[in-house]
Amino acid sequence: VEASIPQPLRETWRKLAAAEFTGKEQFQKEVVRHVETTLARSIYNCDDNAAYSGTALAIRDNLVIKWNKTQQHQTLQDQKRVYYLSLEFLMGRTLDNAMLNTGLKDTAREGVSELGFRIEDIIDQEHDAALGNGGLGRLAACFLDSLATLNYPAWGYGLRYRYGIFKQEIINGFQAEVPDYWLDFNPWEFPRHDVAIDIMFYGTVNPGPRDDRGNIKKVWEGGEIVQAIAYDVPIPGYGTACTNNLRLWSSKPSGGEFDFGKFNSGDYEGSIRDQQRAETISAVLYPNDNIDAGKELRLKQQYFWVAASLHDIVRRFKKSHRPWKEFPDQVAIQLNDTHPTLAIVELQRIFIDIENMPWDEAWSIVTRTFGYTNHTVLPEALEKWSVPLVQNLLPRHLQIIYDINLFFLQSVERKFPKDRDLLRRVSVVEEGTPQVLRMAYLAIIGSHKVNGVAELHSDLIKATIFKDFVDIFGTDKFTNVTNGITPRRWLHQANPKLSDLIASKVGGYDFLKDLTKLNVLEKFVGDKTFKKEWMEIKLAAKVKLAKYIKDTTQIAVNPHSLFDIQVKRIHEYKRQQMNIFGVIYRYLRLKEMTPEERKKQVPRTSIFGGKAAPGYWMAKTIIRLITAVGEVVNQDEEINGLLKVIFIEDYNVSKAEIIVPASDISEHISTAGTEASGTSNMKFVLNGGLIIGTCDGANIEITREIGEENIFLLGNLAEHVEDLRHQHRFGKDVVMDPKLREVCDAIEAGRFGPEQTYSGLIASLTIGFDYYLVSDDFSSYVATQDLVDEAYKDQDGWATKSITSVARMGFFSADRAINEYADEIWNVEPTKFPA
Ligand code: RUG
Repeated sequence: VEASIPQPLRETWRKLAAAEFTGKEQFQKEVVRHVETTLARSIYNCDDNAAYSGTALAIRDNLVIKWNKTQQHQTLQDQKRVYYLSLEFLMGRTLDNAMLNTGLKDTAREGVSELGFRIEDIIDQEHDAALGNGGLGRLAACFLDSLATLNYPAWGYGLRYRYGIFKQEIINGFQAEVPDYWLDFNPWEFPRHDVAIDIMFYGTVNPGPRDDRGNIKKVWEGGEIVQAIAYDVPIPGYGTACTNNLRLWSSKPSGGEFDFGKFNSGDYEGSIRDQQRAETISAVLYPNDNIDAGKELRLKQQYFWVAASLHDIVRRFKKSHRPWKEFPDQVAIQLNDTHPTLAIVELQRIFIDIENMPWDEAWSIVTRTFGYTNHTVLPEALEKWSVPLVQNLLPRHLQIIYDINLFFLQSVERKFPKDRDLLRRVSVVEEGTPQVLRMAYLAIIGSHKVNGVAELHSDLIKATIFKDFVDIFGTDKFTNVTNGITPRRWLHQANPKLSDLIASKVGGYDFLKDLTKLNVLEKFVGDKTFKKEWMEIKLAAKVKLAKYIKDTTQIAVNPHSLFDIQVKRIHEYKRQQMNIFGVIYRYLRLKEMTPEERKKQVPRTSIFGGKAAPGYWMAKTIIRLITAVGEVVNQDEEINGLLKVIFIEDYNVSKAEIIVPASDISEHISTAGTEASGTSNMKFVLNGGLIIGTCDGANIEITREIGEENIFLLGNLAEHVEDLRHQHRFGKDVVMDPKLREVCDAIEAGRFGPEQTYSGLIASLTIGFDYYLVSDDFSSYVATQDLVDEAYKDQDGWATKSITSVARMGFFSADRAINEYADEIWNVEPTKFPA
């Protein structure tokens, strides 16, 4: 029975409906009311944290009213919706973003100030929602912001991890991991205990009754049941009423909290064991970025989440009483990487096993519904699940996967008769002990579009890992949607002064909704006053970061030095090792110089940040080298501040908001062909920082947009990588680049602590055949860094580059990316809201 208010009473209800507050006084009233009633605090014990809670709850009230209206409106319009399935949503903090998007920040600033608080201190109380590892999760968060801003009817679906990405502590120079419990007080989520879905694992598949067509049905039964509970998070668009929904699932034991039988018989531990087992599913985010760990719990998470989400989507569709064939006209599901690939299998299962649809009809609906985004070509990141594992956990799904694969291989055989090797290459099942399922292949077969995330990357997947599939399906199935970032968070929120200055030149804040409007800035490149203001804002951002560094590390850095920043997950392919080797090389040169020569040098602060996966030993070694170099260099009086090396602990979204505006140069120096896109490159340039980078990922398109004269490119091209690797492995007399040799010698001489600490890292360059080609790019890297120094000496020229680059960054808005998805992949239209 639908729990809705009877028709005749609705008018009464509507008259009483909650209304948004307007103006400062009403806002203040709401804050005080929440502090006093919701929190049961008073003027005698209202600290920053209580003020944060009161403010968040007041803002939330307005948000919720918009959110309810949006959902009702979208339901009435009965439009096609987008469902974005992502195991990660790296949202960061919400309050500031919610205030800015709903236009309430100024009201709130004044309001809380009159109540005795600073809005910045209040904002700072919030715990980051860190339900992601890095770029992939943050992309999902940017996309939600754009979907709402552009009024697309869209829902995100993810997991409500009790522990997000771990908190990183640096202890004696090494990374240690501490759990991140973030749910103490989270005003942004709404538990929906009425949306509870039973999800089954394990069990067996048995023959059942015959269906209408006389076939014996397969019945999956007898498994363990876990309940999925929905938690909803409102996602406000910028400057629009549209407030979308992010639904996160939390796991709970089905049928009661614990086993009373066991409890009563004195088996207290046993009584809660099942509860714990169920809750474990959504307990913790796997802390790997670009690495596939293949653990059973991860597979459980994946199925739990996609099964709950699909149940929800199908239920919503059924309410419309449309025929099944219209499902793809109402529903577009985007798979963020292969993590949700089981959704394809689950939807096919729902159709054939539960809705009794014939296979072909079901499969045609399924493939028209899904789109798949690939985010990597790295072999270690491509998901594969062991067949015995899937057989045990999801026996019915394995049968369906086998059938999908069989019909697919039959179609390949018809198109390319007798090419047995092709069948082996494209089979979802990879032979071996054990056999494994190649999830990317399943995702391709079950989707109507496959996209990469930057031009080079999309070309590479077509030419390498998915080449056979291009031959089979044709090239139209494969497309590119270059990533983007939301300018609301990454400019307006993180760098309000720059946003204000830009607005004063380009005719207001409309550029935040149409980033191409930035191009008006080019007119002002010659304007001295404007340039001065521009550079003052950059300096202020550097001063702010310097203060943060001082407060957290006790190390003083000179805000007038060149800030060189590399913040991202620590990974060999991202080559933080090349950066720190470059720092060591610089240090060795400085040591050799006379005091006169030193005076001519540009002082530099090298800033690093990023987490290493807990089991990724080489990445942890790289962190140790960075901190060790810092310990030596920062205390070296002879160097006298010409070089400082900082490692910022626990890099996350809210820290990025301080760091990104403060760069002079940032580093995006992955081995060509390995970084699918990168998105922090876009954030830094949008904030007036220049970049040093390889011809990789989105760096290439950034170069095309902003011009080669505004970026420092280095290193080998993707097309040469294979030959270079071959050379390392099989070439005779491979000698290391002499500059790099010098650096290695210094490390091996123990100048940065015991040489054994780094022996693995050094060995990766020699006996490891230097897979990431550090030695091939090192001298180009060092030479390019010299060009950076030279360019920085000309501050006016630097400002020109900075302004010109920002003016040309319009393309990299996530709004552009979302519009491309909507047109090319989803076929959805924005909702029209009443004015
Ligand atoms: O490594 C990629 C980044 O290059 C990219 O910008 C980001 C968003 O598309 O996704 C990252 N990524 C790829 N994270 N995980 C994977 C593979 O699972």
